[in-house]
Amino acid sequence: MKVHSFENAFLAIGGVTLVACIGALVYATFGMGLHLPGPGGRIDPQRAYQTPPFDQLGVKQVAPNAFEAVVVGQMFAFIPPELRVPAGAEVRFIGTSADVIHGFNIEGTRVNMMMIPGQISRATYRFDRPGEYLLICHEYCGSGHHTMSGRIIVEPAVALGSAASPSTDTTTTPPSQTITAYSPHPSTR
Ligand SMILES: [Cu+2]
Repeated sequence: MKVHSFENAFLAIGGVTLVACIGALVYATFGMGLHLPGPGGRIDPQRAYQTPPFDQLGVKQVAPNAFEAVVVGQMFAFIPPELRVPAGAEVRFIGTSADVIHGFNIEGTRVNMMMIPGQISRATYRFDRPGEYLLICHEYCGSGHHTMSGRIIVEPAVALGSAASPSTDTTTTPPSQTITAYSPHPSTR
């Protein structure tokens, strides 16, 4: 059978493209460690505030330059509503919902996750610039959805020095819940 040279050329281009795409997929998966988002754990939403790590909400230091920010979404607020982290540190956000599906999006960053009742979501981010970042719910969650926001306050990296011993700061309390928040200036309380 005689195959026209144009057909041969198109078959070759198709074959090379296919191999290149599969190669890119394999490299992204194993070389770069990219994966589809999946549930980072299960939780009983009725007992969210009693289940670790959500029994200790807020920011805590877990390593010399790494912090964990634990947040619960509940109609129509983020608890705690304000998180303070130092610039340049790795911050791991851990979230869940106590009622319906909420969103967790920090403006100007790639932190964008869903807070799903029954599931634990995680996202890691490093804030390079100090400042105030708006945290919004971007999943419609009810009549007060448009009011559901919080803020991330990124302190200048110099504050890290005093962060060596994370302190406990009691602020707003959800139903019988104490919030542990990272406070870089314990003496100003
Ligand atoms: Cu919402």
